[in-house]
Amino acid sequence: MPLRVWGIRKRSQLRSSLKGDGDSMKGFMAVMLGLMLCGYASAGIVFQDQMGGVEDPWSHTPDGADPTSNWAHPGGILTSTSTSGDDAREYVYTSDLGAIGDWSAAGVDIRTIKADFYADSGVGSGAASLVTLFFYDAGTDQHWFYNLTPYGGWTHYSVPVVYSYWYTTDGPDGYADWQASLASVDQVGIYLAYQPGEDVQTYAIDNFILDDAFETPEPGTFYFLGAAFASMGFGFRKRIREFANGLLKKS
Ligand SMILES: [Ca+2]
Ligand SMILES: [Ca+2]
Repeated sequence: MPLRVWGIRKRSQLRSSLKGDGDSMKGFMAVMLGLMLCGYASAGIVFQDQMGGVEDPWSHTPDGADPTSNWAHPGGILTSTSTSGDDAREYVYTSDLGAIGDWSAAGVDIRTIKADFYADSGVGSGAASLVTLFFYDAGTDQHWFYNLTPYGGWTHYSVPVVYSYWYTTDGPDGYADWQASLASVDQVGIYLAYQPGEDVQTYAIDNFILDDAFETPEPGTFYFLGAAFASMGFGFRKRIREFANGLLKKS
């Protein structure tokens, strides 16, 4: 299985009203000092579904044309071979009680979503037309998406749950809106757009994980950055992001 770890990426639209100030730097240093005094919080997997059996509570809902998919669990992998028409798209998700709820820092504090995804679309390399991670809050009625780069075959994805890198298309996308959705997650999964004009397409999901730690080359550093993201305003978040991008380029 090819291993591809996705780090922090820029959104297509950077926010325009970003600026830092001395107070935010002081606040950041206070957070750093506080964390060093308090020690590291324990971190690890909050939810994991290895698709071990038919009892796994995954659902799918078409969006656009129905791909007439038949998701099931042969061999411990959630798999569908679908008969798809043009513009076939669907949400494939879990509402398992272990996976949903309050993802904010005040709750279980989800920071990374990981999954293995398989695609055999019958077109080119076999990649899907579009693959995103998504989570959904029924209260605000908003889906939040993170675009994954589609590949054929198995790919491992690891995605930071950081506001700057996610977008929504069905409601306001401010930080307060993100926080409101994050505090009451009802579904999490993969949004999939099938290749047009290809009748039989196979996709699969395995090892779906919600983690309360950043998965990065330098976990200690990024633990601090995560705390800073949680407590700082927009201005400082931009500078943290630039710093984080610099670290990732070096790794
Ligand atoms: Ca499995
Ligand atoms: Ca909710």
